[in-house]
Amino acid sequence: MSAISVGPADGLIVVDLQVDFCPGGALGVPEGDEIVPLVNRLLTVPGWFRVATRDWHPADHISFAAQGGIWPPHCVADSPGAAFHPDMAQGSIDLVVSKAAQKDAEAYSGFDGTTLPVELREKGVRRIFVCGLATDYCVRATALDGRKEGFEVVVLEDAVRAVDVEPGDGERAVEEMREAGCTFARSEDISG
Ligand code: VGL
Ligand code: ZN
Repeated sequence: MSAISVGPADGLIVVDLQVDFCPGGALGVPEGDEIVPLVNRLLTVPGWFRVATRDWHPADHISFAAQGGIWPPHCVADSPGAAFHPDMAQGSIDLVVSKAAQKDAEAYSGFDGTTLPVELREKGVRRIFVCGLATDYCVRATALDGRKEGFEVVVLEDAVRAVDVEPGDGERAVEEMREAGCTFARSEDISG
């Protein structure tokens, strides 16, 4: 796909671009911070609806090792690690969606247990562009749920990064998203 012009029926979803998911953070995604300039450029594109999701856990969340989960503690609500990356252009965000905020439930998808689907429909959004962290977890789940919710889903392939707990997880996630009907584009192809 090449040049894509976006407008009011489009939404940008920036997934979990948070301190704890960037290098040096509690659950740092390799090169996670490298997408910040790309995301900031996307946030300057006029005309579309700009959403940022954030992982927003209680201190005793079920996904943390102390509770038997697979992750170190990360993105504890209101902690410094849960903040958006300090260089992210937060002023341009129209809606912040907090997820996995209940102790007993994991929610990798920005659609899971949030107002996101309703808000997107209320705004008349039919196509979403997904970028952020991490390709193999929350980006994947958000993109797949976007399809299930009936949205056209475009994944911005240069503006995502994978955790790769197992080598190849990121590539497998890309394949799954493709099989579910997501398409892929590069962030520089997007304009207003
Ligand atoms: C995520 C692992 C644990 C993500 C969230 O945002 O991709 N990954 N919690
Ligand atoms: Zn989490």
